[in-house]
Amino acid sequence: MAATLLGLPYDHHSSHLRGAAEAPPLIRAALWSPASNPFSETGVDVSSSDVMSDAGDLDAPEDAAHDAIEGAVTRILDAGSRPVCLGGDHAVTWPVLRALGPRHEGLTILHVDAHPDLYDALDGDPLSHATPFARIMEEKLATRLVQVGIRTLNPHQRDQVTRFGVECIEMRDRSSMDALVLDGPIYVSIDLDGLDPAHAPGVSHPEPGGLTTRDVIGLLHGITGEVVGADVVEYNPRRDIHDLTAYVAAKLVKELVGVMERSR
Ligand SMILES: [Mn+2]
Repeated sequence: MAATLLGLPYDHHSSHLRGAAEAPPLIRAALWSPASNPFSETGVDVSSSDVMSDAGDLDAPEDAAHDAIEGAVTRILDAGSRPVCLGGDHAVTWPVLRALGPRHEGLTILHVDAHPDLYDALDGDPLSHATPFARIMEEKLATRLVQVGIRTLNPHQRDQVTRFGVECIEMRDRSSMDALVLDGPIYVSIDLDGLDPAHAPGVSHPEPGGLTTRDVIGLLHGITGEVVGADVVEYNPRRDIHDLTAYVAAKLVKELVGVMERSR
């Protein structure tokens, strides 16, 4: 069961800046750039057609994006593959999980982010990129939601963490990341703003005090369960410096696919 890249070029539910919709081709360009080679650190060649294929970018109008995302991920799963979605903003994760969640009993989501994205609604939008994990938990599309990198909790979002039983590891408590056990089926959702802006400047909501690139790679390598799908979202090329964040996104794709291969 190989991995399949799927570009989700949508940012119409972003609350602050547009630009994330332009990310997928730039992440691909970094992934295949001769600046690096196609091997993960765990020794997997992601350029092998045995390992990863590419379904291209979804081409549906914004007002049909939600259903189109769910349909495209369903087709990847029906083909026996595992989706690796390139955002787009974080609003794409709810429809991805609508397709994937019901297929995996006891699914754990590992969610890397500066923000918990648990708002009931933001600016009146229940589909905002700040809300997907509220929708996912309401619909019980995962059993366990583990958040790391969080450093923006407000009272409403603290209430939502309690309401949904989220395992929210704030940056100020980052040492407890070391004890994390991630087994069973795992979906990994990486918002690049979970990393410190020094590591990933090309994001719409830079929040200082975050994870290093190595912290995130270490988390991925430490997963003992089966990674059944993933997304890398919120890369905003309009805010990037020398494509640095595109290279971080591409690196994380390689390591995600490398970890997927372990359980294939
Ligand atoms: Mn975020």
